[in-house]
Amino acid sequence: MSISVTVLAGGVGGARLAHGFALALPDGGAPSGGGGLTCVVNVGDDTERHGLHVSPDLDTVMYTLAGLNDEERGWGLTGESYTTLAQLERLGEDTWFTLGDKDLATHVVRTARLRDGQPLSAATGSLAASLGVRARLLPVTDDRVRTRVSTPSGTLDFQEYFVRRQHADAVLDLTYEGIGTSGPAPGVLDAVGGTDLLVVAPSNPFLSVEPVLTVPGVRDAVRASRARRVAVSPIVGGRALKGPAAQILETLGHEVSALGVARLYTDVVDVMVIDTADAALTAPIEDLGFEVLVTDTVMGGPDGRARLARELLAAVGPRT
Ligand code: FO1
Repeated sequence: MSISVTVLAGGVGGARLAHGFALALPDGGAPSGGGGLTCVVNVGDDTERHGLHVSPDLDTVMYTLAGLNDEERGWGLTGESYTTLAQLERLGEDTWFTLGDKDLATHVVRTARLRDGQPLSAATGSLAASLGVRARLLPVTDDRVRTRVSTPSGTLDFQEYFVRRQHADAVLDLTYEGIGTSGPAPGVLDAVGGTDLLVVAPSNPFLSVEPVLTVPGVRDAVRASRARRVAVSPIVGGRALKGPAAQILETLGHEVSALGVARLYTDVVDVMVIDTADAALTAPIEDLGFEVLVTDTVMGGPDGRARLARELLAAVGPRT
């Protein structure tokens, strides 16, 4: 039987779980007979650097699925060099956003294809195929959406907040510029509505998942989907595995726990997957109407990712 899995993903957490499914499904998650893996990825982090279009979350998922990601940092390519960045600095460019030589090639090609009139989804598909990715990689939208972060120091561009200021500012509000007039990229609604298993990755609920769900049509498609819908909590033992998810939950007035995350997903998910460290939250999460799966959600390397993906496939679905 061919199983279809769609993962709604941001950067590192989404990439790792998507990699697990690529390892667990036949042929690296390549589409076949209605089955396979589709990753629907946030583009709110996208930015323009040195005249180039950079799509950090798409690239993190793409490089991870291709086995090329820098595992220590979580983003960028392994074995990078920074000759071009040093020269850009010499020429007076701001270089706080670290772009390696090989990574720059991705942005050069993407930008060229966008300027030739290709939509981001087509440019992404051909980049991913060139790097040997078998699964389908889709930006949630081909339109321009930019996450803007409201802080006590003013409203910041996302990468200004995240990289330049090391996500140290308190987040008072988040907006996704352009999202109201955006539309889902080709294939997104079918991937969400027609899949057997829909997975909300352990990505940041506000920085990664919300700008995917808020693209007009996507949340409704998730709500109406015939899939088994599951979310993996990015908060384990009251802390985020990576990044500022805990601080953001707190400053936006939510409980910093898997229960706080579950409350955000009551309308889009049937099953909450929480870590064994949070087993005590099972009953309150069930009280919200979820099924709860308690397991080791800290994925680590490829074996841990594949194990979690197999557990989700076995325990959660698909709906029969
Ligand atoms: N994250 C950083 O913390 N510092 C960087 O210099 C940096 C550069 C960078 C370059 C290309 C790329 O695809 C991602 C990059 N990231 C960097 C990660 C990026 O900021 C992501 O948006 C976040 O990890 C959130 O998902």
